[in-house]
Amino acid sequence: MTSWPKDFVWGASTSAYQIEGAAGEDGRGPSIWDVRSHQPGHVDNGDTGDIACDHYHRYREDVALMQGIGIDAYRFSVAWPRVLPQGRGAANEPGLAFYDRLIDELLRAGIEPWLCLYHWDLPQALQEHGGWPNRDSVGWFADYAELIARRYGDRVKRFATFNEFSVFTLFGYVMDWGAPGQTDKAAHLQAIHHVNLAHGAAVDILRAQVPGASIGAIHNRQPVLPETDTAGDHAAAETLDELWNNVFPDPQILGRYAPRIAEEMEPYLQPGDMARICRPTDWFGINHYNTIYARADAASPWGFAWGEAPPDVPRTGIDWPIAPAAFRDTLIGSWQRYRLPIYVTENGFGSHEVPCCFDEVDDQHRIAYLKRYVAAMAEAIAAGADVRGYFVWSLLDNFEWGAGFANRFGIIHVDFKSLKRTPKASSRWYKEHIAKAKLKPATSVPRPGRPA
Ligand code: IFM
Repeated sequence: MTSWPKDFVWGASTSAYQIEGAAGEDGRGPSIWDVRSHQPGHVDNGDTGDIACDHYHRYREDVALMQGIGIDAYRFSVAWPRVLPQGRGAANEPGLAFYDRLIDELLRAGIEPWLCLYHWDLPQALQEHGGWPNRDSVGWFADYAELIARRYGDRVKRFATFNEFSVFTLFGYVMDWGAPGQTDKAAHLQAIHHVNLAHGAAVDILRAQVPGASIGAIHNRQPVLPETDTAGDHAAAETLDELWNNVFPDPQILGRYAPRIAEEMEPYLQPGDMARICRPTDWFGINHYNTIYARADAASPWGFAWGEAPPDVPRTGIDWPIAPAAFRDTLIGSWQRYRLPIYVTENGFGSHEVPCCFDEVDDQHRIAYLKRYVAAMAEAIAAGADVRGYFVWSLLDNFEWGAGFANRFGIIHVDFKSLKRTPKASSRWYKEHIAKAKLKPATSVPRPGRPA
């Protein structure tokens, strides 16, 4: 049996727009995802987050389910437009009060709240002022971070600034796979730089406002492989690798953009920017699911298109490649590159499963995937990577962005008509796994010290 480092955190993750619902309630303003999901053709089946899992009303039941599984920590995001309906200016007290209730309920259940400031739901009012490509967004985000720090910093100590910087900037500003649906390379570059600046500003605010805060950021990191062995596909993979894996953590932690990006970014850089972006953080969040593939595409703004994995690669129920060794190598590589303690803030298995008799969801494929990925994480730790926690994605089946409710990642099934929650076999596996992991905290897996 694997021994896990002492105090290893076992958790589950969600995000506001994907589970809360109550989109028009208690003064919440619209976000860019409300707008996108209501436009025809952007989300499968015309699904929206209007109701989602109705977590806004059912959070007590959800916390009780988490408690039943025995998780140590819960990562959620605050919906910026719920607490600041216009994105700035007057705060919305009923929206703020919702997160008070949620945090208090978590603490009562012995579950540590991990609060992420931004999981893609920019207030639409700010999008109308240009959104992330407008440099004013740095100040908007800083003011929002200050509101959150002052309100919840007495009870919440774990903060993440952003979730998956690369995904929402690449998909939202240049690929039109996510909100706000632009296809503009300049807007993409501006969004990257301003989000980096907003991260740095928020780190300083959280540090100043919250005594004992432990602050990190959540990066999607995964190997990018060329679809074929041609020089064009190799070049495409290198570009996607830079934009996907490095363009946020490199400036935030190492204080630099890669030379090629720095050159393209030149028109948007101001003196002192890199020092504003590169602020000391306490941990490094990694979301990882699979390897990704790139192919050359001269017609696309960055010269690449999404590639296909080789046909013989094993896949999840939604066709994502399964490659636990790539997860192990990503953890080791990220530790070696950034030297910050790592928390795996998302990992999970998507499928289209439906309950069978007696509402059971016997998701053996998910269990097999989780076992293999958790074992790969143990290998990374044994090889010296300082990994301190694992959050499964996701607690609940939820609104999976462009795929709507069809793609299910939850260890708890949600019937999106009745909103009934039914724990899947994987939630029972996770419960047993956590209980066993806690029975035998490690002496055999040493935790590497953080180099000075
Ligand atoms: O659902 C998403 C989440 O919002 C961000 N990371 C990937 C998950 C699965 O697609």
